[in-house]
Order: sequence, then structure tokens, then C-alpha cells
Amino acid sequence: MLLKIGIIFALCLTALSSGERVRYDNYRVYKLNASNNEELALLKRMEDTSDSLLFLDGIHRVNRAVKVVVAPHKLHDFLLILDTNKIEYELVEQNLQTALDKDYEQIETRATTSRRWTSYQTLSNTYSWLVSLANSHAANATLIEGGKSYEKRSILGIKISIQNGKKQKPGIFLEAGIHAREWIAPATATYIINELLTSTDEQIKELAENYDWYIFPHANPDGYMYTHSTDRMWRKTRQPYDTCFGADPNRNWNASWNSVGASSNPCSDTFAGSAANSEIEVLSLSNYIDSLKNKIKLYISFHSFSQYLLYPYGNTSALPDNVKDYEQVYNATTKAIGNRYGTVYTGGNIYDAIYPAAGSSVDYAYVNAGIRMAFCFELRPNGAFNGNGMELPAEQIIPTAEETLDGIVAMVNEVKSLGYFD
Ligand code: 0X9
Ligand code: ZN
Repeated sequence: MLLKIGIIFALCLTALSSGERVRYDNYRVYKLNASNNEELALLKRMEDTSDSLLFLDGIHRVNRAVKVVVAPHKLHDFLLILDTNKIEYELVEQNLQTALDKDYEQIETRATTSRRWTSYQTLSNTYSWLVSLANSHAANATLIEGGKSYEKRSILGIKISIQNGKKQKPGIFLEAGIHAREWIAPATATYIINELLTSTDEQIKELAENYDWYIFPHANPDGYMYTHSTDRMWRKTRQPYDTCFGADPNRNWNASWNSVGASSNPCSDTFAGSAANSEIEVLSLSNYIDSLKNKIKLYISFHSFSQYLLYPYGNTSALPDNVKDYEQVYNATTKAIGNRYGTVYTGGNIYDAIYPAAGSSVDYAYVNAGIRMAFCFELRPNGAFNGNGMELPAEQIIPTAEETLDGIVAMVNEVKSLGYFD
């Protein structure tokens, strides 16, 4: 028995001490374009069957480029298949590891920093900052917890409710970082938290003063930690599933769960989980949202990349009954985003604008939580950007966050003018 414990302990130590990062030396990133349905179907089969290809975009439409990471040992056959089938491709990254090395250099490890939005933060830095912010703005901000992750980390958030005598303010819910590798999403969320509490800009003060904000920068803390410690390209949660780890927390919500655009294979990056809410992060966040029933009037989810603004549904091409309002808010928001730096957003309903994706947070908010306005931002960079899409240079955090906040100002005003906050 003792020996057995000893062996298990030794195994654990090996697992811990082998805490090296996954390397992607000589992995290439290609942009592919299927120009007819046969080519599209072939790409889908490639995605479903190959462990050596990591598709960074969902495959949905002809003539819509998708990015894919190709393992070096797969390269020869991969290119042969593309050539044989006359599928267009373009090399956008020669060696993924070079880009990842740059990413890791941009993580701020010091606890106190003046570089909060000119570098990417560790989870613990962001959490300590949230705690100190709540302390220094005790009258207007409180820490909130959207439950614990599979690895027992807190899903820490902040409620901002400026004490100005106004009662019954409409609630706005913002969730970021549900996909682990989309680092710009939590960075943008923390920038917005800071602006809401400290800005002297009239428009932002108005936003802060007239609404109750519930903001969770890290909806998937285990996954985020894992992208720092082990695998930069990790997307899912970290709950083990037999032969593989994690489910896609943006396919795990209890809204047309696993009906389309999701996988039942635990090794897939879009694995829907073993059941709706099988991921404790999703279960506890949806419970949290349910507990705010009728308070939340606007739901916002931050992802990257592609510069899309999206609204329901992800599971069907049917349009929401208030699609006219969605279009109006979409137009105002994307226009405002572009005003500052000329950043171009496109989008629409999830299913048509990008690809079918059932069980996402936005659909849950709209369908099950009765939140009539629910949007997903796919932040910078755009899809045409030559790279893997995750490696947004840290000097772009502030411009990204600024234009996104411009968009949110316009969004809130438009949603207000349509009467959703009454
Ligand atoms: O596939 C997804 O979950 C999202 N795209 S991503 O590249 N960030 O993975 C899009 C799904 C629509 N977004 C939300 N419903 N939040
Ligand atoms: Zn995402």
C-alpha cells in the first residue's frame, strides 16, 4: 500500500516537474479557402479526423477563409491533399512557436505594475487588482463570485453600482475569457472595469452611473492559467474526459445543447461536454445569471478574433423576433467602433455571420434567461490578419479596449432608445 502511494506520489511529481510549455516548433499556420461545397466538406472531414490539424475558425461557408495550424509531421500530406483537391491556401505563419515566444514575453509577472494594459496579465495579478479596486471604491464596487472552476479557482468578478440615490438601475452583464486562449478578451474587460470606476469622460460616467454592471473578466480561469503555464493554444475548460481534457464552455450552455456546430468527441476543441452544464464554470455562471432574473437587460460576451459583432441565434438561421432592433443596435455599435481608429467590424446573427454554434452563452442569455439584448464581440485582430489570430501585440490592448468601449457606449444608448431598459 505504502509503495503504491509512493509510486502515485512520484508520478504526480513527474507530472508537476514536467510543467514545460507545449512547443509548436515548425508548426505552420495556413489560411484555406473552400470554393465549393465538396471542398468545404473535405475541410470538415479533415477537422473531424485529424489530430495534427488545429482549425482556428469554424468551417461553414464557401469562400470564407479559415485558419489552421498544421503539425510538421502532417505537412507533406496536408499540402498534397490541398493540391490534389485544388483547394486554395496561403501560408500565414512559418513557425507558430516564434509567435508564441513573443506572446509569452508580453505576460506581466510582477504583482504591482504600471503596465496593466500594455502587457497581458496573469490571473493572479488581475484577481489581486480586482480585490484592491473593490477596496478602494468600496462605496461603488463589490467583488462577486460566479462560482468556482473545476480546479477550484474563483470565477471572480466585480459589481459596479455607483451610489447616487438612483434605485432599480437596469443591469448589464459582461463575461470575458470563456475561451482560454483569447487573451485580449479579459484584458479589454479589465480596461472597461477601470474606466467605469475612474473615467472623467461624461459619456462613460453616464454609463457607470445609470446601470448596475456585473463583469467577469475570466469566465474560464483554469483554461487561462493553462495557456500561461502549458499550452498557449488551449481553448476549453480543464475537466478530464476519459482520453482528453476539457469541454468548450461556449458549447456547454443549456440552450439547444449539442444540436449543431458542436462535437461529442472529448478530444475536439468544440466538445460540447457530457451534458448541458457539465462544466462547473457554465453551471455556476448560469445559476448566477438566473439569480439576477429580470435585472439584466443587456448581455455582452467578449471573444476574439475576427472583429465581428454577433447576436442570436447560434443554433438556427431563424432570426430573433426583435431582429430589427438587433440590426439597429448592431449598426450604431459597429459605426462607433470604427470612428476612433477605422477598425472595421462585420457580423450579424451567429449562425449565418460565422457558423452554427449551439449552446453558447449569448443564446442562453437570450432564450433561457430572457435577456432580450445579447451580443458577442469578436475582438481584434481581423480574420485577414496574417497570423494565428491569438497573437495580438500587447500595444494593441489599449486601442482595442478604447474602440470596444466606444462601441459599448453606442450600444447602451441605442438599447436605451429602443426602450429595453424601461
Ligand atoms: O465559436 C465560438 O464559440 C465563437 N467564436 S470563437 O472564435 N471566439 O471561438 C463564436 C460563437 C458566438 N459567440 C457567442 N455566442 N458568445
Ligand atoms: Zn471565443
